[in-house]
Amino acid sequence: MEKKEVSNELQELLQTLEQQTNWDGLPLVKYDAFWLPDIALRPILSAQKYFKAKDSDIILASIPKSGTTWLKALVFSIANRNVISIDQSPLLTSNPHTVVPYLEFNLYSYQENPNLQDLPSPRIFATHMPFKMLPDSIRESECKIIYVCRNPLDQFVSHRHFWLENKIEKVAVPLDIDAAFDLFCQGIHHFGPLWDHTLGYWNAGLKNPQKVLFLRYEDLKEDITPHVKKIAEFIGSPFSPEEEKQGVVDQISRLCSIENLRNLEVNKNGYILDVLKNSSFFRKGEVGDWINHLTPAMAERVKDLMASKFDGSGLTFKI
Ligand code: PAP
Repeated sequence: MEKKEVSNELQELLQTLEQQTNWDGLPLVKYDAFWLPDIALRPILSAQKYFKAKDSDIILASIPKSGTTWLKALVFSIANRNVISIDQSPLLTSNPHTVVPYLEFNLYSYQENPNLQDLPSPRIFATHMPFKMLPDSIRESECKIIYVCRNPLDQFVSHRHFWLENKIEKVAVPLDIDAAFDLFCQGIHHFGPLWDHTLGYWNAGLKNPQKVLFLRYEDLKEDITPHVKKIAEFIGSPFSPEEEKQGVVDQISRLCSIENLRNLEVNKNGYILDVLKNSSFFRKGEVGDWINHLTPAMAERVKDLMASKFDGSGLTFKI
């Protein structure tokens, strides 16, 4: 990976920003009221400056560990179903994160201003950026945004397992679960506070439902079929009656299921970005795993936080 020199401008900005160490030992910076992994700041500023959205683009947004991998696989398969047959899908030989890149961890991390103009339409990009941090052209163009969120307790547990499994900051001794949870409740974690991240997209979806599709991991788990159809309609490519008769919706759902993806050779081995195990993106994929790791008191604390943060917004999570 090409490591960009940190510009003087960025150095100066960094000096004005609050900094923290996440429980996993990774540095965080507070930018525009969100805690970002420090390595994401420069690429986010570059994307804000240079990224030009096209009306045909599809942007997949999430806070980490909310169902991004699943959403990438689903949207790629739905959007490209007339170009690539399911038995030839690149998802059979590449991790979904290789197939759909992140703006901040891949494209604008490798280069300050990558040439993305000639990528085939629809271009599909992912991001963990909060809504208000998105490059202006994403909000101002006709491009589509699909956001997936997950109940905070499962998100926290999933995130913790992911970083312990990958142990990015090799020398760091991660904080214990109580201390890590305390930071989480203060909103100090990758792209946190989770409440504000989720509310940003929730409100944007309420304001313009043609622009932002708001999905919950728990709903996808409950029944994937209507969601595959909903995504297809939302991106302007609904399934035809013939496709439905041929079982294309089920084929895509099966291809993208955790059971299928985790058993593919590519996802059993290898790494993303040289450090993240492909297998670590497919742990349990269950709703309610928090109960095996968190106490009832922790759950109450999050329920109280949600009640106050989401008060009047109409946003709820199933816990
Ligand atoms: P990311 O933000 O690093 O991309 P993300 O994909 O959002 O991670 O979240 C990973 C979670 O989604 C994992 O949850 P768990 O730790 O509770 O198990 C992972 O298992 C789950 N996941 C990944 N792929 C799928 C899938 N195809 N279907 C359902 N869940 C999935």
